[in-house]
Amino acid sequence: MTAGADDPRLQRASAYLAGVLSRASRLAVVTGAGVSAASGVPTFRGAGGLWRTYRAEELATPQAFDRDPRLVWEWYDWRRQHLAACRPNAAHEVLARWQGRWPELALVTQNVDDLHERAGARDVLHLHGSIWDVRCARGCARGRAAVRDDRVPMVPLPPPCPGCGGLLRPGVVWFGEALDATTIDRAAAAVAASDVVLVVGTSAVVHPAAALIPDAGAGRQFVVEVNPDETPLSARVNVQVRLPAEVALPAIEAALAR
Ligand code: BJW
Ligand code: ZN
Repeated sequence: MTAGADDPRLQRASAYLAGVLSRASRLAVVTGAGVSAASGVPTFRGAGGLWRTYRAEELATPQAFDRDPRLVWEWYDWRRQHLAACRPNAAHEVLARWQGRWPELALVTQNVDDLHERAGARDVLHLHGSIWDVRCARGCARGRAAVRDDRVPMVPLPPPCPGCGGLLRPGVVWFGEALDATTIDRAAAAVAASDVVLVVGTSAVVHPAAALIPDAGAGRQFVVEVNPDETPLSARVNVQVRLPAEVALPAIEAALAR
């Protein structure tokens, strides 16, 4: 479906999807940077994306941190400061309310922001960690106990580890690093147990997150993609909703109420 927000086709598609959702007992939602775009958080790829301005390998790899921890920390601290001023948008709010309607709704996100939580969502599975957590770069136990630190800006940069005197690093997953095994297992189990998988605002190119999303027809899940642009996933879903999340999700919620 490709439609403007006021397009009657949106009304019809929303009514159709509301029917699909209302028959579902378990929902799994997988979100990416696009769900936070309307909150002013830059995405990674595409127009205005972070990787258009910054080179991923210079900032989001363990090698980059080893080479220049201060540069990497400055970039994350800049993003933390920006994020502190952002607010959840209508898409985050709808998903948080849907956890009330479907208590077992699993919310799996690749995002390191906390906008799902700030909209009221709970038990969010953060596949790529959190920008608000820090851990010891050497992996020592005291540093590893995730320190949620929302002081912005952080002082000093790079911050020292209280355990070993080495450096703390952002509690996010960089390229080449393993995702937390428990988190990915819980996400995979939630997807496997769901009737409907809603994929919202991701380019679906980063693994293993992208591999969590089942192909339409391969399992019992009905797969819906909400994204204004086509992605490698688009050909493999049951329904494409080619609209911004902050438009599509409220429209579907309104149709559910009718
Ligand atoms: C809207 C919208 C609106 C706009 N509404 N939508 C298989 C093949 C090839 C490579 C690999 C492979 N398996 C693994 C790899 C390597 C690599 C990888 O996947 N590379 C690919 C890029 C090719 N993966 C890894 O390295 C992962 N680790 C790993 O595999 O470890 C193996 C290992 C095992 C054991 C020991 C050791 C290692 C780790 C990946 C970590 C990704 N990290 C980042 C940075 C996090 C920290 C930070 O934020 O700084 O995560 S990269 C970045 O991409 C970030 C995101 O979470 C992730 C996904 O991006 P996302 O969310 O999809 O954003 P965009 O920008 O790409 O897309 C936004 C979408 O929104 C677009 O489609 C828009 O159209 C849409 N949109 N406005 C709805 N209003
Ligand atoms: Zn340490």
